[in-house]
Amino acid sequence: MAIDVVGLFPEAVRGFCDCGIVGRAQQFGIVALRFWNPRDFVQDKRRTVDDRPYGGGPGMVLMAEPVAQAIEQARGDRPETRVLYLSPAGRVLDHEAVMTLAARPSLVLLAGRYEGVDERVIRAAVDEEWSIGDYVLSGGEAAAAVLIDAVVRQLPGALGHEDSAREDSFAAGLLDYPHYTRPEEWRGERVPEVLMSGDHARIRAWRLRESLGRTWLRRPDLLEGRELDAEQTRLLEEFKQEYRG
Ligand code: 9D3
Repeated sequence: MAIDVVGLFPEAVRGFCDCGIVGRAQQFGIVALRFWNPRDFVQDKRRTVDDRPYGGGPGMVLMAEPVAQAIEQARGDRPETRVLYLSPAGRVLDHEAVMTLAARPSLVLLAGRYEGVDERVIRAAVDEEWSIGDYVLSGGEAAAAVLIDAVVRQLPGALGHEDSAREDSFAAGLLDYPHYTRPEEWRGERVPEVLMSGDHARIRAWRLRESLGRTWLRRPDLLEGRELDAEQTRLLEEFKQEYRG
């Protein structure tokens, strides 16, 4: 997959993407990232890319022409490539959207700064607008990094064997169960006995019960409209009994 990022702080996105799973995916040729700075498309001595908003008000607006030129260069000779603008006014990204985006051969991401980008370049050059949630960021770079991370880890071969196995978890769509590692006792608190038992069937059932219980407590919205099988129903009932007791 090819992902081109257009924005004023390419080093921020690149730094993040050179780490961990996304960094390894780049080394393996699973994803090719390129960066395009609108500042490189202006001629004046100060390399101006922003100006005051028509109509007045606070802040600055990214100018249409440098952004349009950066997008055109990023897109190159690929008319089918969609341009995604990271914007607080976009549709909120979720797992399903990530899977859809991961199925595309290429993406151009536009990260804004200041109050946003001149509306005319959005109309002319942007195909989709995506938000990463209802809170205010200082610009689109952090959102672009989030989108890239979520998409790239879905590409075939991006995850190591252990990570992939964990992804096809029996508890997909539920919150994770609690994790423990050495030492066996830390500041007076012991690891749950079941995890030391070596009884894999009991461990699996305990983890599934914890996943169901945590999801019920913290994210009941994830359980709505979801069919639990007989075992899951029994385990969640057990959790509720213990929680109420
Ligand atoms: C006062 C109106 N603000 C809009 C809610 C202005 C404004 C806030 C933050 C304009 C731009 C930004 C910068 N944010 C992003 O570029 C952004 C973002 C976000 O702030 N939250 C969630 N997702 C995203 S994607 C891009």
